[in-house]
Amino acid sequence: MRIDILTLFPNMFSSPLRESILGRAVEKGLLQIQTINIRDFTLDKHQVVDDAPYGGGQGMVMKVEPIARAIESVKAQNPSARTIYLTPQGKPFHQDLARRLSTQSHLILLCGRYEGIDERVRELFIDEEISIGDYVLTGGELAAMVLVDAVSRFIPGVLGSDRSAEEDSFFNSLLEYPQYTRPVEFKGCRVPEVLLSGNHSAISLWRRREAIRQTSLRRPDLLAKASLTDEEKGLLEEVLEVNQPMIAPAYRPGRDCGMRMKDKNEF
Ligand code: 4HQ
Repeated sequence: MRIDILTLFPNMFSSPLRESILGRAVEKGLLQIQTINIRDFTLDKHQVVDDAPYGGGQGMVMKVEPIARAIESVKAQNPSARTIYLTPQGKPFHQDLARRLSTQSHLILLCGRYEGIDERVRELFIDEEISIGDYVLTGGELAAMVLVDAVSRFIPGVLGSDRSAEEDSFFNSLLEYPQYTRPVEFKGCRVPEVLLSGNHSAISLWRRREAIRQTSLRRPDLLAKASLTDEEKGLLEEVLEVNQPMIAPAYRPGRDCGMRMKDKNEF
């Protein structure tokens, strides 16, 4: 997959795209990511990319011409590239949307700064608008990085041969079960006995139950949307007898883990 990122701050992308899993995906050629500085597409001496809004008001608006030329330069190489603008006005980003975008061969991501872009950029060039959440960033760059990261995980080979994004718990609309590694006891908090038992079917059952418990406690909205199997419905009933879902779950790792362990080990 090829991704062209149009931005005024290309340096922001250097380390996130070079480190770890994304870095390896780029090295392997699974991902081809290019940053393009919109300022390089100005024609005036001072390389102006923004101007005051017509009608007045505070802040500046990104000018249409440099963005138009930048997008056209990419489209000249591949007219079928899909152009996405990151904005709080866009459709909410979601795992399903990440999966769909991962099937595209070429994305153009436009990162806005200031008060945003001239509306005519939208009308003429933007295929899709996406928001990564209901909060205001200083620019679209971090949003673009979030999108690149989540989309890349769906590209075959990016996560390594034996792991697929489809296996993640979120794929089944559930939160992940709790994970533990050594030591077996820390500050009086022990790893649940079942995980030390070597009983693989018991471990699998525990994990499915804990995934349902965590989802029920923290994200009942996800559980409402999930299509549970009969077994999962049974696990939910068991869990609800012990834990009543809270409106705002307080997550305090460690502090009262003795109490929590007792609950968890009750089955
Ligand atoms: N911005 N999801 C304003 C965002 C944002 C978001 C990007 C800030 C666009 C002009 N982008 N600029 N939330 O807050 O995607």
